[in-house]
Amino acid sequence: MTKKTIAQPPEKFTGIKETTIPLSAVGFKAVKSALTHMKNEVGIMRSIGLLAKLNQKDGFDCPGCAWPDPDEKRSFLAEYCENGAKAVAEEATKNRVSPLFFASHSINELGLLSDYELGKKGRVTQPMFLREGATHYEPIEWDDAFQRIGKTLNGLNSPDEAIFYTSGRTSNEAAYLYQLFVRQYGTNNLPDCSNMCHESSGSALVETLGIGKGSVTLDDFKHADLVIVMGQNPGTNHPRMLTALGETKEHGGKIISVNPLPEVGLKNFTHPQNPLKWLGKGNDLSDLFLQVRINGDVALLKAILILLNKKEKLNPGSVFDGEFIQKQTLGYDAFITDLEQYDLIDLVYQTGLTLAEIEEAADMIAANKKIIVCWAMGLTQHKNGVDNIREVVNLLLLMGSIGKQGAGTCPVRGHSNVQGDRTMGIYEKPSNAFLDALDSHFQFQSPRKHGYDVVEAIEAMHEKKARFFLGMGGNFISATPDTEVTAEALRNCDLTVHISTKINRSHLIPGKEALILPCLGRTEKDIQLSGEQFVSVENSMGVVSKSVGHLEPLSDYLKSETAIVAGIANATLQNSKVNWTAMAGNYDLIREAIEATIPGFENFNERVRISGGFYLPNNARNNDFSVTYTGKANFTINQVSDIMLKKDQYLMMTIRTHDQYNTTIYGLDDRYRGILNERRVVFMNQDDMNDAGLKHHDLVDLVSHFEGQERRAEQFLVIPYSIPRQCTATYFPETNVLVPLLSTARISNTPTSKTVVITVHRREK
Ligand SMILES: Nc1nc2c(c(=O)[nH]1)N[C@H]1C(S)=C(S)[C@@H](COP(=O)(O)OP(=O)(O)OC[C@H]3O[C@@H](n4cnc5c(=O)[nH]c(N)nc54)[C@H](O)[C@@H]3O)O[C@H]1N2
Ligand SMILES: Nc1nc2c(c(=O)[nH]1)N[C@H]1C(S)=C(S)[C@@H](COP(=O)(O)OP(=O)(O)OC[C@H]3O[C@@H](n4cnc5c(=O)[nH]c(N)nc54)[C@H](O)[C@@H]3O)O[C@H]1N2
Ligand SMILES: [Mo]
Repeated sequence: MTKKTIAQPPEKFTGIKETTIPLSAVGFKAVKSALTHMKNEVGIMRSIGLLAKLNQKDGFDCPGCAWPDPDEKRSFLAEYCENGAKAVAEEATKNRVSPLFFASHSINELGLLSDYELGKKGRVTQPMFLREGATHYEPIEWDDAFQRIGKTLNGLNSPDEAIFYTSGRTSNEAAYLYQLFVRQYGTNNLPDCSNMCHESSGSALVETLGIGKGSVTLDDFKHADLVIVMGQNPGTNHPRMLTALGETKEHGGKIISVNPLPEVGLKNFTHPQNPLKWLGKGNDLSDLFLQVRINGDVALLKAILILLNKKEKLNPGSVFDGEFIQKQTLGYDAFITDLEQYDLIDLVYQTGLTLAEIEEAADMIAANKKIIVCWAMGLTQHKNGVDNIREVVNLLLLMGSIGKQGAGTCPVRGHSNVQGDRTMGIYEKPSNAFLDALDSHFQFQSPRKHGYDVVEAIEAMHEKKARFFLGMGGNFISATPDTEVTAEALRNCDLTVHISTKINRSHLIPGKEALILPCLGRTEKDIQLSGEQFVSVENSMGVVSKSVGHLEPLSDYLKSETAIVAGIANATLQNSKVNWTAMAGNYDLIREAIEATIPGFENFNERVRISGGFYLPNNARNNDFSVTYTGKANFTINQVSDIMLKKDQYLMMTIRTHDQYNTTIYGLDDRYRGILNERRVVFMNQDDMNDAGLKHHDLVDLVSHFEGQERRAEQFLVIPYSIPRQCTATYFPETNVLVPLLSTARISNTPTSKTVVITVHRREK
């Protein structure tokens, strides 16, 4: 029998070194770091070919982030960044996890490795199966694997006992086929990584503006007077965004950044693809840095709005865009009435900033008419995450800064196709219009009951209401909150299936039985019945473009995600009218079905072949808000943070290092924060450390507190850092054990991974 192990065991310390924090992001060191990763993982010859194709119009889409490529000019050296190159290196790695590897390592043994050590083992080469009670995975033929899945699915009491998760790298074609299969099977249980990511953005934006996506294009950055970057660390997570911010500055625009940490990329930036600038000091990006307390953003925005409202009242028409408000919006009066009830000094106190700093921000906003607000996880992963974003929209509406050039919303997406997956119907709460289109095109009755999101799916498995889990990509156990609770949930399943490129921790927390189905990555050639295929993806700004792999697949056993879905569908569905084999044999047929069922994809096969792709329709960009539930853009009334900390408690945000892609750990450094070779650190304010009697490098345990429950993560090193009082930061996934499953954002149900209430306990070394 397999013995249950701790899902995320505390790792050994790796030997911390600290360096000075670099003055600027990107630049020569970034290029050097990228090339070193490529050389070590991929080999130098393959690397050169790969980098030449990365984000080029005839190449493949970078599996890193969803930041768009320039519509026209693409840099000669290639449109890549350090972390994009690392993402490619991880996928194109020479390292292989073969059946022999699995035969010589039990799952419990592998579970003791750190995420870094595990990831470095490389790509899975063959389908693998873990029998009930077995300690080791063994190889299995594809057909057997499909039959086992079909048999399990057909043996469930109801299709709603199955969970079908998706991560955001899956192509449009695979995602579309996958959701079609899941709905023909009979459930809307399609949770995805978005539930933990930009769900708060989607919820807020649909309600207020009628579209869950951002409104700006890359070109808008050249026209903006002011860009506000809130809760985002682009230097690490979206390095190519720094180029766009650089262009804002070149055109005379200003930048405000709002973050509890002075993130390097936002302060200073040296363009990596311009060798002449490597030598220089770099560009000062932020004109104003507001070091807000964690979850102080609604308070900050309200304070700014109060100051703007005062100016407007003194001199009507001088600040707000009265004509826009009158014509295009609803709810202005109620919003202002609510705003005026707040006490400015209270709000200022909650932000941790000074009134003077907030006044400076308000002056900059008042003076500028074309404003873009960018944000990421620093705004979405809080209990009032939806409020955060609705308050951002309030600001833009007041200023009339939407639906015109150089202005609008910019939620910066994470995974390279997370936005496309939603467009394709990967959603647990699909609209009736979408389901009606599927039903009439494919002649079946799709289920109408909404499905489980990520948190609900974990609860359902935990309560044994769900007994089957399939992950289309991703690393469910490490990405989700409350690691040990999620592990119990997965272990309750009859069968867990992971369609993956690389080995990860989710493979080691099996249901009674488990399958790993290895798939092709973006970088690899995809040959099907009708010949070589390409796929399509949608970036953060709604551009759909094609992505073609160039490398020989690393093993003959790999199948495309699309082919795997078709295999599962054929083995599961008896009376489907869909020709799954034909669709997976020729992706043009999938694109025809997409065109027939999803608005905006007219002439899809033709337009996707045009170099650079095409924009999907976007009502907010076009200043048309008739699709919201009121027919207008909506002002909203939002809540400030209600978290009350006790004297010895801190707020903890779980963030990414410079050397990881979500749960994939590229390396052990966080170069831009001056930490090398160690991940088990907790950043604290020096004054808090003094009060608590803690010293640099003290060894501590972290305990989280939620509704009387305690969760513990052991062994972290204290690092004094520039961070507001009572705020701390740690790296995920190590501290996911502290994030309570049921602590989620109102409306979006996103785990509150940026506001975990903790205490810090010193232990003897
Ligand atoms: N190299 C690399 N690229 C990536 C990823 C990766 O892991 N590695 N992940 C991808 C994915 S899926 C995503 S979603 C994005 C994530 O991109 P980010 O959202 O930039 O990632 P995080 O590390 O979560 O950083 C959150 C930022 O918000 C700040 N923050 C935290 N709490 C608050 C708050 O209350 N208020 C404010 N104003 N700021 C706050 C943190 O200090 C940090 O700078 O990146 C994508 N790109
Ligand atoms: N505490 C805390 N938790 C968080 C976050 C946080 O900020 N703090 N961030 C959340 C966010 S924003 C997100 S998006 C989620 C991420 O959640 P996930 O998307 O589930 O996690 P990833 O780490 O991106 O998934 C990595 C795995 O995907 C597989 N993979 C890579 N490429 C491919 C491919 O092309 N096809 C297939 N089939 N598989 C592939 C590999 O096996 C790899 O191990 O995590 C969330 N969890
Ligand atoms: Mo994400």
